[in-house]
Amino acid sequence: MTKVIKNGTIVTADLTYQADVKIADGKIIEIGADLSGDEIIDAAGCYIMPGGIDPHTHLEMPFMGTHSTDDFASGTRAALAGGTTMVVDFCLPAPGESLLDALKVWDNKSAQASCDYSFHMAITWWGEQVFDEMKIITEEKGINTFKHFLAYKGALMVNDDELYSSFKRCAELGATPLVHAENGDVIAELTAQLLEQGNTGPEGHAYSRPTQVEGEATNRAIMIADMAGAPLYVVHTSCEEAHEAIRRAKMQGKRVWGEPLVQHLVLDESEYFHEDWDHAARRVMSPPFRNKQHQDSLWAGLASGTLSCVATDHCAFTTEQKRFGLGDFSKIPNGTGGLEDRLPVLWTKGVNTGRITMNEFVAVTSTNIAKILNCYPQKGAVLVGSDADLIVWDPNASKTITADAQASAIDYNVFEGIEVLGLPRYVLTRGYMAVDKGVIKAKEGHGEFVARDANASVNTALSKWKDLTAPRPVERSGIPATGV
Ligand code: DUC
Ligand code: ZN
Ligand code: ZN
Ligand code: ZN
Repeated sequence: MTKVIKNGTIVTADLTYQADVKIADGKIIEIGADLSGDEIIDAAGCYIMPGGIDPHTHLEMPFMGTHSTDDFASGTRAALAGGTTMVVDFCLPAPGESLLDALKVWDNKSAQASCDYSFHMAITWWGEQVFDEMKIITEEKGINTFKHFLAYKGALMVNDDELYSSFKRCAELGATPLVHAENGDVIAELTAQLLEQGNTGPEGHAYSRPTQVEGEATNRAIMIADMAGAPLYVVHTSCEEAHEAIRRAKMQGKRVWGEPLVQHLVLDESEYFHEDWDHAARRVMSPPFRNKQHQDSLWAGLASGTLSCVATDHCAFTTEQKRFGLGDFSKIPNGTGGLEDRLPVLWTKGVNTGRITMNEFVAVTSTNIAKILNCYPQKGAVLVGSDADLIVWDPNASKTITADAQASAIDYNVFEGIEVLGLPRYVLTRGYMAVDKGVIKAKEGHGEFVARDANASVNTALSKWKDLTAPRPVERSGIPATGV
């Protein structure tokens, strides 16, 4: 049984051209003119793009005394509805818990997934067991990325000694460390100060996490990764200070990537000053939304390539869950949704406005992510042999985003009321038609785990840094040493 997508324009991260795409057994088997097949999918007036990859989700995550409400069933259904065909979720061991035990929990939860998925493993504590299990996770479990929280003091946060040890271990294993870069010590101080002064509302959340805490932690993580000989992926880059640290690192030849969220690109800090407590609390996430100058910086980073990926950090809590923080902003579960809206919102606010090109759109929502996370070209590509994870994108289809119409299981949407122009007409997940003329036909359990091997090639710095007594390699800075 073959399918052929006809009459469309293929848009990849680097090319725009007309061709048909033939699919069999979940893979792309041919790309060319006038292809025939058993089933024809008409893409007239549409773009054929690699399915979106969301590199950052928290589905059914135990957090702040509750669980995020979208699980792998509703979350991946929402993903597919919006053209995302793969999610990478964070496996989160509790401090002291075995990484392998936590992975079993995530394996069970993900059985419900209707699109493909992979995991990052979080390092929430440090010890010999973690050191040993990281090797098994990388070499036997298909996970090559480890996440570190510099925020959430007393819960998930790791200290700099632990960070350095874990980054060094990543470098040895050819794994890439990820970092949530906010200074948890300073946030704890500011939070206590704000609450003491009677600032208990949701706007206190934003005041407790100024851009400096993110800029400082981003720069610190970059420097520690450099000393450990590891590359670094910075999640949810939300402000100029963090972007500046990433730009500087890139200029110096360091392998550092930044990931803005679609929420930070589009929504700003005024949301926290809304007169309706629920409205503001629903938008509480970390890092918080910023002002327009920071948004401009993030858009510029996507256009120039100093920022690489657009994610959601999808971590959806209901209004009822948000109300745990009535009277104390620090108890509002941190997180917002966005899985279903990432592509349409980014297209509308990015491509339609000329801030990014269609090819850059594909790069930052799919191809760059697949390359950095080491699952390219199985994912993130329209190539013969790639998985048939494809979107047929109609640039003339429009809708107004509403919570009533969403696949996500929560009772509101932070993008409520935004008009989007550009929506998927068809979404295929390994050849299966999960969105058919805009109608969701996601099949629970269809999703498969995507194993991602260690990627020693990203760690070229390692060989030079293994021996701490070796002369420091001047050329690593990217600026040729003079007179040598
Ligand atoms: N930030 C959030 O807003 N939610 C989940 C975890 C995080 O870092
Ligand atoms: Zn639990
Ligand atoms: Zn985070
Ligand atoms: Zn997150």
